[in-house]
Amino acid sequence: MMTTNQGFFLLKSRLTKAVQQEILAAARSVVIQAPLFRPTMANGQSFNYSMTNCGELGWVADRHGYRYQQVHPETLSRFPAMPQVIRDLAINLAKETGNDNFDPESCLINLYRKGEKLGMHQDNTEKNLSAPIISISLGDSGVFVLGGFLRTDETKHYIVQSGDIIVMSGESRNFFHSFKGTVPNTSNLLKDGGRLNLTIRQVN
Ligand SMILES: O=C(O)CCC(=O)C(=O)O
Ligand SMILES: [Mn+2]
Repeated sequence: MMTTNQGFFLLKSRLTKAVQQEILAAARSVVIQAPLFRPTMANGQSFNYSMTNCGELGWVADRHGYRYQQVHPETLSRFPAMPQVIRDLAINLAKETGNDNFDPESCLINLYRKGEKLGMHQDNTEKNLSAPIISISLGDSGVFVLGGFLRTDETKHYIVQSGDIIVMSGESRNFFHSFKGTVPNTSNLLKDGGRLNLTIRQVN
């Protein structure tokens, strides 16, 4: 286990291949009910990767900004319930890293194909900014960048591989971070390649 004193954990190879496959199957069933979408933001720019959600609340972006809501922005149906395997894993990971009473309300599923990435940002759409953020990597490896409270703070680069877990709790809960992109053909978990990242959050 890699831990910092700031509540940031990178749990390398935390999930067996069998568990990765189980979570992937659960994510696939979500995507069938709640298709991946690629939001367009206020400035007219489109996201660089696709996303969907499961759980009580889903994180969405559009020309009005960022928010959590119960319905898929295109189908207008409720996001599917969070599969039990994801929910239980998130609660256990929270406990394991010293975060009791974690209530997983939302699971954002990001799909990054070759060349797709996510810029430097803080997770601050949640009302609750102290509950941990649990993040599951599946498929191709990639580069996760962790900064500090300020956009200009020094950064550290971490390789994330299929089955790795990141927990951002404590101070690091509100650190700037980004995903620089995948290293293609580093995993055969997703048959069309790419990386799925599941971010489980407590919103309230
Ligand atoms: O894909 C990742 O590793 C990070 C995802 C993330 O930071 C987010 O969706 O807010
Ligand atoms: Mn984030």
